[in-house]
Amino acid sequence: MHNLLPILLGLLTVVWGLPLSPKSEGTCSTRTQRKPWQNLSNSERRSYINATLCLMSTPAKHDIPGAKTLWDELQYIHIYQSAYIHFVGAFLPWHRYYLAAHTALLRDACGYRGPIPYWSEVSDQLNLKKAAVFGPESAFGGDGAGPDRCIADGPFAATRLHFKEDLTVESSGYCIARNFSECLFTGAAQPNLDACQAARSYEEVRNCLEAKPHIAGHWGVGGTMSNTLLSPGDPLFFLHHAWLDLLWWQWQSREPATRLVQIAGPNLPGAFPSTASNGSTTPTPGNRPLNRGLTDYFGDGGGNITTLSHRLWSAGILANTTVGDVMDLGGAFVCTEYV
Ligand SMILES: [Cu+2]
Repeated sequence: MHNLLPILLGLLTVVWGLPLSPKSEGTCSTRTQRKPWQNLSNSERRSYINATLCLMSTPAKHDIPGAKTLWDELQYIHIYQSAYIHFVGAFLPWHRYYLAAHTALLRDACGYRGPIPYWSEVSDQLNLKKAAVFGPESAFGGDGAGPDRCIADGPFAATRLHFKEDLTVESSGYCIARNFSECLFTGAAQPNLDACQAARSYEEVRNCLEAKPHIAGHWGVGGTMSNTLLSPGDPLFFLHHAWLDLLWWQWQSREPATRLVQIAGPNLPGAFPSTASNGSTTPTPGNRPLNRGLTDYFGDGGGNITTLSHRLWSAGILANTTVGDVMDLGGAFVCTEYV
């Protein structure tokens, strides 16, 4: 990682310098539809799974060092920026932007035009193992098994991921792991969601959503999903975050006049959790060097407060944009709706 860092920083400087997408100034005509996985027909489920397998088998094409597939590239941008996108003001907008990048890749690289599914985790409380997202047929496979907790069945049992936490590449790859915990999953229960919706400020709702339903989905599924850096390697990540994005959107929609422009919080996080409450330890983004060149580039005027001008970056998978451009789901950049 230390050898790679100067190269990666150089790459970032180049890519962050690109102009913003013209989409940010355009209009949103046809909104992508996001639907609960439970409501998708069998053939819709199959085509989404096939499109995901397509991302996992299509060669990388964004000049990301070490990436073999588009899936690796998606995971890379999350690993790379982990310290700047969690426990910070940009947590919710960056992950909304990341969902847009994922949707664009599904469409442009794999021709997928169906609904974008989300996992309504509140509906599966105390029913984790039997949730519709799990299962070997037209779903995401089930729990992990064996010493490495590799997914034992379903379409992703043979998937190999390549990037490690320090962005070195494991060329033979490693499996997607899961380790279900019904107990940790209860953070997504209705009373917690109600508490988040009652928040009076962006910082309050961001803290609440990140700490409760967000953590619940990651730790409830466990394995790869419980790794702060590597979690997008499990395709369930995108269904989990599309649900979390809905929760933020519901909060925004209660008072759109103020909440569609309300952002706050630090650009750099305070303390990071280093040990999950189930005892699994993951390398913390906080251990990675924070580079002043990057934080200056956020465009918030050099301070540590996240603003609507804060830049969002995805290594060229999607054009750079700003927090302001993703605040509205119906804006030109995101252009999506929950149905
Ligand atoms: Cu994340």
